[in-house]
Amino acid sequence: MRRLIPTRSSPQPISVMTSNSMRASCRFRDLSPRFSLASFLLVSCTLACLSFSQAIANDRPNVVIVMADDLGYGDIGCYGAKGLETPNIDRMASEGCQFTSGYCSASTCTPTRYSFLTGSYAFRFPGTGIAPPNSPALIPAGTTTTASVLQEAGYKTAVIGKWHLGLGEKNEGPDWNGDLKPGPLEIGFDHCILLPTTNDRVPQVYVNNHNVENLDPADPLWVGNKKPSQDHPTGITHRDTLKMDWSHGHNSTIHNGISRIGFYTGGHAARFRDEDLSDRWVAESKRWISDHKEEPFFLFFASHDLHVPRVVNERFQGSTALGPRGDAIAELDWCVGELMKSLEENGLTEKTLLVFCSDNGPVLDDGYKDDANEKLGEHDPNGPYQGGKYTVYEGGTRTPFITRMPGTIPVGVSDELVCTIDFAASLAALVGQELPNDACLDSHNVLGALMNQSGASGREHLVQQDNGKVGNYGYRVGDWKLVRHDQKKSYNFDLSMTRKSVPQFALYNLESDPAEQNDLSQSEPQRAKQMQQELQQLLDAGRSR
Ligand code: NG6
Ligand code: CA
Repeated sequence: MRRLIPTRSSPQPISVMTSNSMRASCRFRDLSPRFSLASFLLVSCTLACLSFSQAIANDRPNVVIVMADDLGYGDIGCYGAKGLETPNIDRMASEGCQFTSGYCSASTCTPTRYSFLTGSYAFRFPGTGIAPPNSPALIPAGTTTTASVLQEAGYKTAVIGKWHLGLGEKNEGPDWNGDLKPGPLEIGFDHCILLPTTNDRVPQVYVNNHNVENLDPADPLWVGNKKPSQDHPTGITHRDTLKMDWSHGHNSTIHNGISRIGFYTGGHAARFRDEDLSDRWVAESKRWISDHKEEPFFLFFASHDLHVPRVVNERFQGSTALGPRGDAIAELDWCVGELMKSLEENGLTEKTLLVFCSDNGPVLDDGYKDDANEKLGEHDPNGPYQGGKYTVYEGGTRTPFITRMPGTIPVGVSDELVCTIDFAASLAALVGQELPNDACLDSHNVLGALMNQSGASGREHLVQQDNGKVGNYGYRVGDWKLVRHDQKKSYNFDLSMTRKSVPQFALYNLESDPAEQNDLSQSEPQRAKQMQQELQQLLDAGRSR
């Protein structure tokens, strides 16, 4: 399937797609002259005194990946948002490539982030569903990751923002008052400033490399699953004091007038205000980009927007007609604008591959009464698709996905199938690193497609998962989509947490039926059977690379 979809922010979509199903491969001649084989050899010879990887790295683009949280396909202006504006992300798209089949691999946060970094489907690794507050590090120290591949190629690497992949040793979990490791620094990042879990999970503190920032040893931080004392205030006992009421869950320890998932005490000097998170991510990123402007770098900008509780900075409160959910999209858009400004100010715009994506599809009421439903108006968070966060329908994993690198990535719209799980193999190809055979088991090199190169193809197939409970999958091949629900139930058809019974298998044609309404498994029994078998083989094989 190859289509050109003109959008209002992509004034000149160009004909970069072909029907050639050739696998995308990284060859220097596919890229601009700046990254040609000749320039690579020239640079390598001239810099003979430097190590091989250093020489390559010196001629390599920076990579900045912005991952939004709970952002749906229809939530951005150039993807059809209504009642809110995203001028910065729209500009990024109009200067780069806007994907119509850009995916994350799972419809919840932790498994998508796990797959994004490890390049392996999270469902192969039990225990990689939504991580609780005291989760140990889910990615073992020393694992080959998107970050470690770039680090080995001579890149400086950082993650700034939401982590939600656990910290600390297996069976122990985070030592909140001591060294928080292993964590990002043990899997390829040189630097991290983190929201350790999610903003709705305790504790509300920043992690700066290996430590909780501003922690006063006289006021140690305790985090647990049980109420620490009878008189500990919670969202149940002190509900009338809350500045944002909860609707389900989220009724344990109160911080900043908002009750959360889990309990904690202490660490008062270290606690942040939700309103300041985005400003912090942006300030840290600007500083880090400027500090590393002379060397190749990889920044994973992991925004917490628009995860609940949606409490944006005061200057964005009420900035859209959609209530806090819309305001959080406006704040996210501002972040992208500031990052682009920072690249510009440092003269790095043309030298930086900037990516925008999401960790899972949309949800409206995800536990707080913030008018997400009531103020939705005409806006359609999952665009033309069905379902959202927690589902294996398209709305769960097909999201806004944009790449930009002026002068290298032709401006346009691409229908190629690309996924956040592919960054490991694609960026390894970009910097000339070999992936070990036993790593990044499902990451495919789709660099050509990410760079919108003429004739380059994306993935041939993709397995979509929900939160990792055995047996719910989407399997897309071309225009066809098999949906498998071993649980025979699905959440969130209407972007809420209602559940509905579904058949174990259903088959859809995404070209004629993007909303997955017409199950064709009876009229296409052969195809349905074949796709069921292929999916099972992909699950059983343990790898797809
Ligand atoms: C769920 C939470 C939801 C959100 C989600 C994780 C309840 C009732 N629901 O368990 O609010 O935190 O976990 O979201 O507690 S994610 O985007 O990080 O995967
Ligand atoms: Ca999420």
